[in-house]
Amino acid sequence: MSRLLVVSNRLPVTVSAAQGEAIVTPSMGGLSTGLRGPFERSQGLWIGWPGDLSKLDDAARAGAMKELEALRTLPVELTADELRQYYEEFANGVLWPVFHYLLDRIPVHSGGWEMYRRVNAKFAAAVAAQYRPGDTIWVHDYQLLLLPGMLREQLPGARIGFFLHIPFPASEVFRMLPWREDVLQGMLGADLIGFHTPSYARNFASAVVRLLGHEPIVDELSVAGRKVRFRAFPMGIDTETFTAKVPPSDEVFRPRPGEHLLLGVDRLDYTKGIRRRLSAVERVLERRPDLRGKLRMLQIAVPSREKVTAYQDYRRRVEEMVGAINGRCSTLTDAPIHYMYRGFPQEQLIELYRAASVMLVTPTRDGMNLVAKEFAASRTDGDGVLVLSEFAGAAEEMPEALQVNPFDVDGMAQAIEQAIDMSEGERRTRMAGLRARVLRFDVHRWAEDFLAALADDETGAAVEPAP
Ligand code: GDG
Repeated sequence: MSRLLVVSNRLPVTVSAAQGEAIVTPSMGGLSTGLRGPFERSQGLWIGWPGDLSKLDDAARAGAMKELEALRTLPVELTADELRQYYEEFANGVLWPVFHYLLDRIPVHSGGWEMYRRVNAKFAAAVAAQYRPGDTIWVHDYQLLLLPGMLREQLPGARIGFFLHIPFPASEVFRMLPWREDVLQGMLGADLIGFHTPSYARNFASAVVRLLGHEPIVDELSVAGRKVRFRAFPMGIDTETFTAKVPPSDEVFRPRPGEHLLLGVDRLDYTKGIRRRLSAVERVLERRPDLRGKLRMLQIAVPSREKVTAYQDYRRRVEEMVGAINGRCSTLTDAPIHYMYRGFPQEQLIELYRAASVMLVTPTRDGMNLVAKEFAASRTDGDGVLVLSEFAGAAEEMPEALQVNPFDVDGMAQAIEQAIDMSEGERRTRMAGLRARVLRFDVHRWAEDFLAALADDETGAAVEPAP
């Protein structure tokens, strides 16, 4: 079996320091879970940024390096300046809003491109130094769009896959990016390019036609005599985790009899549509006085990208809105919006998914949105209603959800009412449909499908040249 080299901005581990010693903890993200099988079987290597190691003293640092090595991870260390320009300014400040159609969020002076290129080159050097003929390289996400192209130059015979975890926008939007050709050329260094949905793959094809003049045939292109395939591989979740029994925690929300719990779980990100969602909940409370005191919205907002100004502003605006709605709609004993700015242990999250009457997943754009799938998988009781934005990639696979346009706040309010009033029979029928698909197409299947397509010689790289 070909050795798998996974490359992502962050390593799937967190390095922390305690009493002068470094502690390296594997993180339980969906990606690392999905890749665990092929990674272990192939004795793979994961290459990425380990987090800030600058506060570790020499001994702790040496300890951290040893542990990282034992976990078969290779750190690409980044200076504070590299991180600020490549990650915060360019990847999160420019690429993230453009790819999520939020054009007014693009800064007037968008710096960071040069550094983005340099850091991608730094990753390329780290990968090339580890590469052995026969290895399979799988690069992830929008922080590393140039990496496949750089690797192709250095390793012409390598088998390279790339997966984009965020939307690929319509070509009309994509072409606003000043560095659009470089980005496409970077992606085209891969043999196989994966997206969450067929629409993203179509958008990509149309950008390639319009900006580079390549003519794809179905899902395949020829780039300098090399075959490049692109198609949808919708990512799933680790269903085992979300269907498992969890021990009851001390701190969990238990709805009072007759109370409806509306739940939102998001990174605090302006693409997640949290303000419009809150506004829709307020509309429900205005239109349905009978629900006052019986409706509670629990919003978990996980801190994210706190150094980026746009995220600081968005947080302030969300929190102002929570205060304003509670100010208007609370009684002496109840406040309708229960807002928490922190993360929770996964088991507690599962308990909350199970306690909710209605799950609100209403991003204005989202590559996939795994929360929607986790909610369905967690509902081993077969109950619960999912209200889902039609602009989340997950919507293409979840037709049984109540699909909403997050820009239509009234429409969202109506959908929330419909969810609350829905008969048990209808809730169960819809949930059964959702669960069947989520359980079948899990994250292991996603990783296997991508790697199988990449390994397929018809689609993969040219045969390794003889040494
Ligand atoms: C990007 C794309 C795409 C959330 N709160 C807590 C917590 N979470 C976990 C969820 C879920 C994950 O975080 C969030 O994943 P999403 O898919 O919803 O969103 P992004 O973070 O924006 O991810 C997205 C994804 O990549 C994969 O390709 O679907 O479109 O934007 O797994 O469970 N986990 C814990 N505590 C929390 O409080 N433990």
